[in-house]
Amino acid sequence: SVPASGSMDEAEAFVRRFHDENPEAGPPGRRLEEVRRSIGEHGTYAHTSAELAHAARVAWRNSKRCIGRLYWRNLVVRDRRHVTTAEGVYLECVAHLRQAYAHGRIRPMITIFAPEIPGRAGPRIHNEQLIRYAGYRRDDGTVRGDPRNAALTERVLKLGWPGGPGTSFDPLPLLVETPGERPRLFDLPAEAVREVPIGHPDLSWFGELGLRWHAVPAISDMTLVAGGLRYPAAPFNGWYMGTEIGARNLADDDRYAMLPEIAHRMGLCAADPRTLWKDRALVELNVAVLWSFQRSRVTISDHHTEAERFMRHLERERRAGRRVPAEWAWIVPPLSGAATPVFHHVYDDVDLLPGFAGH
Ligand code: HEM
Ligand code: NRG
Repeated sequence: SVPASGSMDEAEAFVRRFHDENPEAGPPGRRLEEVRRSIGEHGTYAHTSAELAHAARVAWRNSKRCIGRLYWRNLVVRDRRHVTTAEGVYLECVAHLRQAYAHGRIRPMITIFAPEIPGRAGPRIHNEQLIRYAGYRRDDGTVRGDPRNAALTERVLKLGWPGGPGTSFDPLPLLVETPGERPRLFDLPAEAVREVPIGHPDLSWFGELGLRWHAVPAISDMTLVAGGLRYPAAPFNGWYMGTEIGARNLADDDRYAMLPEIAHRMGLCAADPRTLWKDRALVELNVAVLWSFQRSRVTISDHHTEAERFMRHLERERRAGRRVPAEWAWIVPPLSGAATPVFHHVYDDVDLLPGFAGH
C-alpha cells in the first residue's frame, strides 16, 4: 500500500528531490516553473527521461519487501512511454525478456509504458509476471501445473487460449489491455522463456522429478507511482534468490508441493515430523535449485549472500542519510531465517514514494 498520488505537491516534492539527489541537473527552479505551468494547463505533466530513470531506481530503493536493493543504482531503464497499443506492449515485453536474460547474465531492468493521464488510462498487463506457468484445474479440484495461476489460466482459456501442451510447466500467454480495446492474448515465443532444468549434484534421481523453473522473475502487475504520475504497465526484473523457487514455488503445499515426494525418495519417514523430513527435503531441493542455475550459467543468488548484501545496503543508505523502509516478514528468507543476519534486526516499516503499488 503506497499513499495515493495525484497532486501538484507530489510533483513538486519529486522534482525537488530529483535535483537534490542529482546535483549535475542544476537547481530545480526552472523545471518547477515548467511543471506547475503544465499541470495548470493540462492537468498533468511529463517526466524527463532522467526523471523517469531516477523515479524507477528510487521506487526499487523504496521497495520494502525486497532484499535485493543493494544494486538499485544499476537498474536499466527502458523508456517506452510512446508505446500504447497492445501489440506494441507485447513486443516490448518480449524484447525486455531477451535483454534482461542476456545469455544468462541477468540484468535488472524495467520497461515503462505510457502513464495514466486525465481522461485516459494507461496500458495494463494482467499477468502477475511476464512468465507464469498455467494451472489447469481438474474435475476433482486438484490442479496440474502452478495452482497460483489457476484463476488466470481459466480467464485466458475463456478468452480463447487453446491451452498449452498440458505439462506442469506450460507458459501462459500475456494478457494485455489498452484503453478502448478489449484485453488481448499473445503467446510468448519459446526463446523468450529461458528455463533451467532442475537436477542435484549428488542425488542422481532428482532429475527424474522433471522439475524446471524460468530464469527471469519479471513482475508485471505493479504500478510505478512517482511525482503524482502513475505508470500501470512497468514490468521489472532482477534475478532469483534460490529460496523463492526452492523454499516456496516448488515446496509450498498450495504450489508444486514437492516435499513429500522428495522426502520419500530420500528414504525418510514422512509419518514422523521429528525426523525433520520436511526440513531435510527443503535443504536438498534448495541445493538442487542453486546448483542447477549455476550449471546452466544463469544468475541466481543464495539467501546468505543476498542477506549479506542487504546488510551492506542498510549501512550504505544510513551513511547517505536515508531511511531504509523494510518489512521483516518479507526480508527474512523462508529457509534458515535466523542463520542470516537480516533476521536479527528491526526495520523501518514505512511507505515512501516513488514506489511500486499494487500488492
Ligand atoms: C520482492 C529479491 C530485484 C522490486 C523481492 C523478494 C525477493 C527479492 C526475494 C521477495 C519475494 C517474495 O517473497 O515473493 C530480489 C533480487 C533482485 C531483485 C535477488 C536482484 C537484483 C528487484 C528489482 C525490483 C524489485 C530490479 C524493481 C525494480 C521488488 C518489489 C518486491 C520485491 C516491488 C515486492 C513484490 C511483492 O510485493 O509481491 N525481491 N529482487 N526487486 N522486489 Fe526484489
Ligand atoms: N517470489 C516470486 C518473485 C518475486 C520477486 N522476486 C525477485 N524480483 N527476485 C517468484 O516468482 O518466485 N526481482 O525483480 O528480481
